[in-house]
Amino acid sequence: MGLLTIIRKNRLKEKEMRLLFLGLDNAGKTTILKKLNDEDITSVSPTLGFNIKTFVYGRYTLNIWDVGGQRTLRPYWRNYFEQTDALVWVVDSGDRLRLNDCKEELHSLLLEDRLAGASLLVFANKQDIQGSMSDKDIEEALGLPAIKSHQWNIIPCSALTGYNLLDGLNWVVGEVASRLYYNTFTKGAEVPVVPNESPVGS
Ligand SMILES: Nc1nc2c(ncn2[C@@H]2O[C@H](COP(=O)(O)OP(=O)(O)OP(=O)(O)O)[C@@H](O)[C@H]2O)c(=O)[nH]1
Ligand SMILES: [Mg+2]
Repeated sequence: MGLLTIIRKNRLKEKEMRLLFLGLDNAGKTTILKKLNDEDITSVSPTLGFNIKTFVYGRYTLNIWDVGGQRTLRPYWRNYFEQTDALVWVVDSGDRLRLNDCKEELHSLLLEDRLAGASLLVFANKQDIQGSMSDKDIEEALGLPAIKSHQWNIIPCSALTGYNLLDGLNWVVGEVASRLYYNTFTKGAEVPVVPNESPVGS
C-alpha cells in the first residue's frame, strides 16, 4: 500500500479537515472563532502568532488555524499552507480603504501551489456596522467572479452578533466533505458545534 493510500485511509477514518483563517489584520478572524466557541469577545487583541482551535462539527473534526494578519506577519502565512482543505478569507466590510490591499493579498494566495485544492470561503464580516459594504460589493471589489481555480463562496456575517457564522461553516464543511469524503453534507442542517480545545500560540 502506498503512502498516499495510507494517509487517505487515515483521513477517511478520522474525518478531519484543516481550515486556514487568513485576512488583513483587524478583519475579525479571532473574534469569529471566539464567537463560534462561545467565548467572551470583548477582550480580543491582535494575533501576533497563531491560534489553533479544534471543533467537532457534525461528523467532522475541524482543525482551524487562525494566523495574525498584520503586514509584518504576512510573510509567515506560507508556513501554514500545508494540507489546508479550505481557506477562510475574512474581510472587514467597513474597511473600504484597504480593499485593494485585501484583493492583492487574496489573489497572491490563490497562486500558491499548496493551496491549489483548497475551497475558498470569504466571510464579509462586520455587517453590523452601519454603512458597511454588502457581500455583492465585496465580491466585485475582490474580483471573486474571475476566480476559476478554486470553489468559492462569499457570505455576509457578523462576529459581533453571530449572524451567518454557522452558515459559512456549513458551506465550507459541505464543500470539503464532498471533495475529500465523497459525502454530501446536509446544508442548513442543525449541527452542533462542540469546541474541545483552547487556543494556543499567541
Ligand atoms: N462591529 C464589529 N466589530 C468586530 C466584528 N468582528 C470583529 N470586530 C472587532 O474588530 C477588531 C479586530 O478583531 P480581531 O478578531 O482581533 O481581528 P483579526 O482578524 O483576528 O486581527 P489580527 O489578529 O490582527 O489579524 C476587534 O476590536 C473586534 O472587536 C464584527 O463583526 N463587528
Ligand atoms: Mg486575530
